[in-house]
Amino acid sequence: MFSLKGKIALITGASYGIGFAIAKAFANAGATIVFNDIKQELVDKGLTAYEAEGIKAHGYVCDVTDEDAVNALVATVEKEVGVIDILVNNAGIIKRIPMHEMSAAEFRQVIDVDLNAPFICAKAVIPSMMKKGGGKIINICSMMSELGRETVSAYAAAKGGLKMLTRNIASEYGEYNIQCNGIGPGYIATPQTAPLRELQADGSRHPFDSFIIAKTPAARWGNPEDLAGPAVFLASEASNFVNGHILYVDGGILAYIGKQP
Ligand code: NAP
Ligand code: GCO
Repeated sequence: MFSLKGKIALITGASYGIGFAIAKAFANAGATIVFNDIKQELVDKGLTAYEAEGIKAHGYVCDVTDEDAVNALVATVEKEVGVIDILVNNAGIIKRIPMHEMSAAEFRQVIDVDLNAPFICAKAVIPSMMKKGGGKIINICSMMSELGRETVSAYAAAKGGLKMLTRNIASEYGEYNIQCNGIGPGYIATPQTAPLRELQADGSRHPFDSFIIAKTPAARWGNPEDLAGPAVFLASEASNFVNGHILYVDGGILAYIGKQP
């Protein structure tokens, strides 16, 4: 039920971090892995990392915000590997800038990568999924699909929008046996969140690090591997009647009021 044998999965921005961990889990479940990143050096680094895990991945250079480049990538993958059965919209960026200091260009850049790109990538794979008789699209959402916080207005707007794009893809293509769901990771230790975990000059924890531990019933940051099982579930037949759902993998953050004084 959880097997991905014979399936081809494209995971965007997956040379490291959450995307890499999801791809690794997909490969262990039997899928063929395709990933992209913006620069050749990152693709090469990713290929080496997959090889070290015994995974023969296919890596391509592609900026997910560039519609022509994404269409060309999907055409190349179809020719060289096969029709994409599973798409994970993982590539993402964040800019932590107080909103009143953020330029419109900076805001647009975040929306472009975190919301427009998932639209572009989903649009590119859906026609072949419809022809093939089904497919799985997983959008990597966030705590910020539900919650706000200081400095992340663009990211929250994009990830909130991605939640609704997820529901709309499910609504529009469910009848073609396409399931589109989201994963909303909690606070996960990756390069994206490294600045929030940096040790202070005196060796103590970053205040944001302590804040997250106190906000999380599991009392720890997540690891990229914590997302592996939920991703395999949403990519496999086990979730064939799950559509338009956001699965929060957050150690309980959204259920919790915070540590009592
Ligand atoms: P990460 O460590 O920063 O990795 C993101 C990857 O996306 C990088 O390989 C990055 O490449 C790539 N990327 C960025 N812009 C791209 C573009 N235009 N085209 C192609 N690739 C691009 O991030 P992560 O923490 O693994 O996060 C992965 C996803 O999970 C993101 O959507 C993020 O918002 C989401 N998320 C993360 C957390 C967390 O706590 N870490 C929590 C919730 C959701 P470069 O290195 O070249 O930029
Ligand atoms: C931040 C964080 C987050 C997380 C994640 C939470 O600055 O608050 O980077 O937004 O990365 O998306 O789910």
